[in-house]
Amino acid sequence: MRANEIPTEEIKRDPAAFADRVTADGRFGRVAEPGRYRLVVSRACPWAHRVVITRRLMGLEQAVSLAVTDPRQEIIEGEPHWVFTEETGSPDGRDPVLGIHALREAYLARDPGYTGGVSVPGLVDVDSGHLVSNDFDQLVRDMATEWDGLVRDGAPDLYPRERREEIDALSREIYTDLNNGVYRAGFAPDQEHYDVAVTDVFARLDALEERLTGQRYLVGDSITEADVKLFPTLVRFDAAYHGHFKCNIRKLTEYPALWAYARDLFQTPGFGDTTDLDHVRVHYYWVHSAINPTRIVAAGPDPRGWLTAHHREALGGDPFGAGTAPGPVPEGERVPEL
Ligand SMILES: N[C@@H](CCC(=O)N[C@@H](CS)C(=O)NCC(=O)O)C(=O)O
Repeated sequence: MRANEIPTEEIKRDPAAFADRVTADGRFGRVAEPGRYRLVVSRACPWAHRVVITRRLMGLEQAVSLAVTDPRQEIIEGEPHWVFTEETGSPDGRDPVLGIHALREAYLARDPGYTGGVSVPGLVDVDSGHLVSNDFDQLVRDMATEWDGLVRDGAPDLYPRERREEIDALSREIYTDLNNGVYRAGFAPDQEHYDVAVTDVFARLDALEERLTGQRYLVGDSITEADVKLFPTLVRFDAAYHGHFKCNIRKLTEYPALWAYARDLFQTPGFGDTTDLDHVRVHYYWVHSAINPTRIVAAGPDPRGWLTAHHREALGGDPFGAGTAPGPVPEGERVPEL
């Protein structure tokens, strides 16, 4: 389904078109080398946001550079495409490193006959200009566990061995009901599909509210991949999903524990400092013209609540476990302050 088309069936996610794995030991053929890869993202996209957070928590900003697209996709040959524009710092409409205007050029460089969808995040090989992977889950996992030697000193363990089953099980539920559930609701083709999806969304939020009432993070005493996967959906919830996707039984701010949990993460380096709520609102309301034909971008909600005290320290735990917080956001990657 294209983002600007009226849905006729439940949203289906395509399997990643390209999923080369990049690791420190190169055992899948590609070696994690500093400067070799560029990560193309939209700040609006929750799937891309997970990789951006992981990259920053692991201190991979120097190793993998970041290219941010315009939140408004451009229609090229009838389909919306992620492009570089003046608005996102490319005065000539091209990414300064890759020299491309649209991310699709990296897909076509990889496979000139490619006719499938083009999505962010995309990891691109700087030398060849080829798309390497658009598999957001694998990119998160590999940056968290496979880039030894390139990650910063003090990088946290986001996927601790003894917790992997629990993290995977929880992430699956969160993906189905919530991360993708909001999309199933927003792009539901009819009332029945919407009813099912919105019920799943709020059942999962209710369960998470209970879980997070007594513990600071989803699994164990520090941030794991599970938190990295949940946060991008929560931070977009009231700004996009509540209104635009009709997930409006409750607001995030009406869940005491979840809202405090989300604020706690927002105020932790790596989370709020990679969030651009303007890009989120503009992208969702403007691009999905089939469900918002006037393309009017909603003004609210007032984002300053994200900076209020959360008091979650009282639950114990330590965000980075045995590790430390990442340093300042690199020059050129800062998001606007709230
Ligand atoms: N590639 C994955 C997830 C990434 C994804 O859906 N990204 C969205 C933005 S949030 C995208 O780029 N969609 C293509 C489009 O909007 O045309 C999938 O298709 O399931």
